[in-house]
Amino acid sequence: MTLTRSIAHFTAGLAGVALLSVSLSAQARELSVSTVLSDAFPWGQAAEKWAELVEERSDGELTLRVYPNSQLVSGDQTREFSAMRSGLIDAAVGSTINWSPQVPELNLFSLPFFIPDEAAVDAVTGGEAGELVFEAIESRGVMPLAWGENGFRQVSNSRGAISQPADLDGLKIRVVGSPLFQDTFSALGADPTQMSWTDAQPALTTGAVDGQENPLSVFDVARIDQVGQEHLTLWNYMNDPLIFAVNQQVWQSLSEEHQTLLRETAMEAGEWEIAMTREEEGERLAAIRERGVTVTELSDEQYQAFVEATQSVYEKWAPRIGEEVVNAAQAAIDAR
Ligand code: X2X
Repeated sequence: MTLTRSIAHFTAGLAGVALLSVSLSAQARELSVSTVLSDAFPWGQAAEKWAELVEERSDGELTLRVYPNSQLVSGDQTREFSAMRSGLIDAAVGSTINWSPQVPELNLFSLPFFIPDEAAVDAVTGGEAGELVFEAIESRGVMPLAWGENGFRQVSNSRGAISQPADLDGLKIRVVGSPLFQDTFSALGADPTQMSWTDAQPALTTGAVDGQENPLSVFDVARIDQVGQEHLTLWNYMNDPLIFAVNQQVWQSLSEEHQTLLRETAMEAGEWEIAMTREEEGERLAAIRERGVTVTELSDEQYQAFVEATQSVYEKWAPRIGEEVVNAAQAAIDAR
């Protein structure tokens, strides 16, 4: 072999290696998926299920790697949407509450005592209001794919049973970092304090706050009863849907086949998780009662007193959310 020929050979070999690595990276693509709660909770399980289904059906070409506990945003769950929009995070299974500072339409779900039951949730997410909400997310640089559910949020505290607004008077309540919650709990006479979930648990343990609000699954799995939260009121004041979503540039860079795969698996994982979350509520409540937590249920009249006490929140926030979305949701709820 002459020197020129062997150099040509060597160069061709290098090009081959380069080609191989390009095609390998094109074949195996990994996307990061952020969640606030881990797979000890239905929320984290929803993301893991999505990852499993993608793994099974993409022949290893696409991998979702789940990063729980808001770790990709250093614990600050209200930055998750911005991080996904900017591409710091590829995808997320996130709460409407945590994304609402960037997508005002998402406050729809946090309007107090507006979406009263599961049928109403399904009518809203599955109808025109849900489509408008998804359009709002898309217009802000993120592609929404499917719904999940963290659940109806119930209030707990360490002081006494809550069955009327006056029982919340002066109670320090940890709320999520979204301004609407500040308004709801202020309207009820409580003293709301915004903090992340990461900070909430130590604050409950030390007694820096008297109470918190979260779905039964979170109360149960995080053993909120062990940090002195002995009183739990079932008031279904809002439902906390989850949304499976992907950064827009990442989405556009995927083949049509992979887009379909991601959407279909997200929808399947979401349906699976919603059904599981709802099915488990009964057992969770029984377990919570067994641990000695006093559970308060509201009569229609007691419920109505909370609705009236928070009317101002609806009036302030409905225009910010947008009349079109609110009216579409109201129509869906009425027709359920
Ligand atoms: O912070 C919370 O309360 C949690 C875990 O439910 C959410 O992320 C909305």
